[in-house]
Amino acid sequence: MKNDFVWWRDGVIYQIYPRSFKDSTGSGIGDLKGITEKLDYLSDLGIDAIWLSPINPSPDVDFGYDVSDYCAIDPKFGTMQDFEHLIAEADKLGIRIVMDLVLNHTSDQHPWFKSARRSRDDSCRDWYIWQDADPSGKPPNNWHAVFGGSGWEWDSETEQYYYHMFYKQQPDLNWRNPQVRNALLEVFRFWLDKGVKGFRLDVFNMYIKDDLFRNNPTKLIGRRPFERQIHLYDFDRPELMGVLSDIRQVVDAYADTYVVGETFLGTPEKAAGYCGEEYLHACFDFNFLESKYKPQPLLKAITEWENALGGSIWPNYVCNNHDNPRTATRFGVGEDDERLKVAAALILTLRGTPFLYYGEEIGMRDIRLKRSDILDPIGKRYWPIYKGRDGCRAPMQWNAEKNAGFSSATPWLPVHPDYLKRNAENQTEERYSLLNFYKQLLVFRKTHSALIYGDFQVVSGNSPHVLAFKRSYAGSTIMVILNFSDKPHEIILPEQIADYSIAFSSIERTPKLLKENSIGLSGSEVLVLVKH
Ligand code: TEU
Repeated sequence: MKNDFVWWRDGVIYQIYPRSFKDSTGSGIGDLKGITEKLDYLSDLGIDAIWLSPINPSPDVDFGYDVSDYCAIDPKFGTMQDFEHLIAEADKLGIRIVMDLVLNHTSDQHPWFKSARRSRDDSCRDWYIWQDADPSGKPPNNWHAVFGGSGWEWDSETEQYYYHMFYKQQPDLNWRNPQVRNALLEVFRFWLDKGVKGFRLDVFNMYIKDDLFRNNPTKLIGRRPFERQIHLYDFDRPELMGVLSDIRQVVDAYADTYVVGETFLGTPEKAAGYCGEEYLHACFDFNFLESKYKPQPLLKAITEWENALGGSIWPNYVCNNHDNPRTATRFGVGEDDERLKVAAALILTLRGTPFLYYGEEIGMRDIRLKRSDILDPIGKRYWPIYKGRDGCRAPMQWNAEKNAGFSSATPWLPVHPDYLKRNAENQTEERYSLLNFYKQLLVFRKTHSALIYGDFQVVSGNSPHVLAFKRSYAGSTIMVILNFSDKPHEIILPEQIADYSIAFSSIERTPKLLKENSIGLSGSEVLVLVKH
């Protein structure tokens, strides 16, 4: 390992959805003390940072993504002291804290918005986006909300529309107003002063909208009106770059800090364009979240991402988050985890920061809910076409005890019924569990610099089921071979593999030496070779 370890570049970031990780109070909702209790588990797993989904006070219309106070902790998660304690305890284990900042919009219960809607002359009025109705009383333009319907909500008291990209309880802030910008930059400083090392910026590319409020052009293809628009004017406006550079300056005043942006409707090129020394350190590329379990589309996503970033911007990879079905549900077959080992090996051996999502390491499956039990408002609205995001937000499965050891009370979302067998405690004991696979591979990654710093070269094998690539750094080379098929495959590699030996495999392999350039792979095998 180089001695200039940069945690966000060389390490692994683990996302926690705090409501669902560990409840220490018996409320049915996870909390900060619960996370602190589980730091040893996270340290054993081998992660370097925790990204916490929002922990600010929130009326929970969008479960934390509607914030009513940026500089406080929601009492359901604990106190500011609990948060400071979490930072201090995590720091002892070399784990940094990344906060999720939701700065495109506030909750409609935020004092700024409550004030703004009082009158057109209110000092906070211009902190949000208000427009008169068009002459027929309709919204001022055709912009749609991501979560359905017009993006404009009529305020009958003050007789103007306000704009909301998401739910109507999430009014968008006016980042063009310098007072707003300063207030939001102060939010960064507030958390940096507490020892927070990184930020994940929710839908940052929506901060600035067209100043002339022009209509988006429309197209014929798309399921919903939102998707039948070409979003020229409601986000990705050029003035955003100035905001990003302001943010970067604030964050750069503190050592070892990091900002990763969630690019809404991002392409690799778009995401790359928002990164750089003056802008964000990184942005997400979500192609893996949408990809099929097949080498070709995954390789296409990797190549596009690498090309767009052009060598100077550091990639990252994410297979799971709180908005999408889990890989275990998308890729897994029944309760079998072998394919998940292949997916884990991919994300942990590519060139780029791996982002893991709580429960991914034990292969948690999405829960299924009856319509009447759905909590996510977009799930209620679009059922049965779209069932919302509750499925991937179920309580962490710690053990086989009541409520999977998550809480002594009824959890806010049901625990997946497979918890009696599938839980962290069992998987710690089982030698070949998914959890132990993640742990071993994370140790291997930490002790093999080529997997972190090495370049990325595809190795063309002769099987469409196998993805093979090499990572080389400072004279050492590692070859990763992933069999995406559940069946055995013999592959012929285009170079002499006699120079390599087996360093890591998902199955027992003897002897450890390879002959010539052909390898017989078991179904779903992960094979990592080191060149001697
Ligand atoms: O997500 C933005 C976003 O792209 C999602 O809303 C996506 O369209 C949706 O989940 C459908 O799959 C961020 C947060 O990650 C999400 O949880 C919030 O609801 C949203 O912003 C609003 O803050």
